[in-house]
Amino acid sequence: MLKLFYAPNACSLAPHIGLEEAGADYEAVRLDLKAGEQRNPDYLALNPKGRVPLLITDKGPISENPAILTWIAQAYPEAKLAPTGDAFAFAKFLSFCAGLSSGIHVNFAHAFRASRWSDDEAAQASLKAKAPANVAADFKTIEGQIKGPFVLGQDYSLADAYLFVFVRWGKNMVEMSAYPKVMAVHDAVAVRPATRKVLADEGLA
Ligand SMILES: N[C@@H](CCC(=O)N[C@@H](CS)C(=O)NCC(=O)O)C(=O)O
Repeated sequence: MLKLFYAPNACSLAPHIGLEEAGADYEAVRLDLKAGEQRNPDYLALNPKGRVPLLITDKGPISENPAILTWIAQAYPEAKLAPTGDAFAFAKFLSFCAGLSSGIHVNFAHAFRASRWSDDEAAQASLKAKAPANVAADFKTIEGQIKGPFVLGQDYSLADAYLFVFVRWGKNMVEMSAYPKVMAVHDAVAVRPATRKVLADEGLA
């Protein structure tokens, strides 16, 4: 059976929603990041990066959100979770997900985990102080990328579920009403049965 290692309200929320949308048979394994469970030797043996999410498949583990979301979409084509049959549309899906992973996620991490980049307290404070402006700039770019009503246009995809995570984080950092298309995606994802189930399962409902 598939096994997803996750932490509540972490970026692993996206593949968690993805597995539920796919109707997959999976076990969700919770890690307590504050307690450092991601650095337990047993977990590091599976994912030497010491991060969530990690999806264990019958062929082995997959890390990195864009790769996991792609795998879910391709493994469950009947769920139509990404435009896998159209090379251009699929590249746009990947481009959007990779942009979230390497862009806005990293800018949030400057606020949440500045100690990754510096041991110096003043430097950490400086990284944290700059994060909201960078996150706001990222949401502005994302707002321009959304075709509407969903990220890729008429059809829901796991790019929407992935964006949903960063909107949840962004609400506590920037004024989200400045990004109506982003918020429309968030609101549409929030009411989907798969999302509601996963939020409840992660204790976030
Ligand atoms: N590029 C990775 C980033 C994963 C990541 O940074 N996960 C965070 C949670 S959102 C984590 O596990 N942090 C634990 C830590 O830094 O110790 C991905 O997109 O999957």
